[in-house]
Amino acid sequence: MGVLNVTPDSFSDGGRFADPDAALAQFDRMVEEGAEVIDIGGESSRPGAEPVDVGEEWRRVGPVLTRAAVNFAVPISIDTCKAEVARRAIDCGAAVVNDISALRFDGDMARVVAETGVSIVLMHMLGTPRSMQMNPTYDDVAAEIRVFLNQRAQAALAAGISKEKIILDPGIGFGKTLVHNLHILGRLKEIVDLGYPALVGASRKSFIGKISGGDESDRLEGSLAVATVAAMAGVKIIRTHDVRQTRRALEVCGAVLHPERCAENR
Ligand code: HH2
Repeated sequence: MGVLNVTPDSFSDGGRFADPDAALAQFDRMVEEGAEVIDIGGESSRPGAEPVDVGEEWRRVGPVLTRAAVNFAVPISIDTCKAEVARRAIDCGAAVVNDISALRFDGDMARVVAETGVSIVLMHMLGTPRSMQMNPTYDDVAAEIRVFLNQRAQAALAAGISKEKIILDPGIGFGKTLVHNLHILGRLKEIVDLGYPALVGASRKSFIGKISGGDESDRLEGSLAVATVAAMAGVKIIRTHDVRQTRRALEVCGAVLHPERCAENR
């Protein structure tokens, strides 16, 4: 899953793709590099980010999404917590709603997803982007996230969303310390074992810099290490800013996991 933030303030690519032509060029590039879905977002969720209203969010993502849906066959994911933004994006052709609130912030979201039959990413977050990094506390972070994701999946099913449309994400960095993130990554299999496809988005996040150094533009190796850990635990979708490199790393993971699919003389 390639990340395309059409925002002025995203932590790693903020401002780079605010212009629709630049965003479309990046979309094209990520497809060329092997992305199988592109996640378009118009509201930053970095710690402390200011919320935006529906009008502003759609003003950012609408023009890009409309043109991308017409010009590309690759599925589009809309990264939003707002049912109205999701509904408009689905009308334009989006196939996935990536809701970092797991259907909790907008009471209409579950209905929009159920009625339209799109896929839904349910992500764990403690609090809101504004508050989430203020002293996050857990007794057993991996176990608590597993329980939360299972409950949100049950809520989605109860709202009429089909099981095969549900994707679960532990929400790396969303209300977690460095050590919380590491415990979660070491126990991803517990989430995978819930029986839904799992997604991990750790690309360029600050905890990687805390371990191996580097600012947002210099965390590729650590991001690939996390992608590898996730893939080997059975995670099916890696959300990344660096599609070409991640795709290559995942091809090697896939070959290790499934040597029988790897022709000898390829
Ligand atoms: N992380 C970010 C945004 N959306 N969605 C899911 N499902 N999982 C994630 O881990 C995730 C996400 C944060 O990264 P980014 O989009 O690059 O930054 P920002 O939120 O500042 O736009």
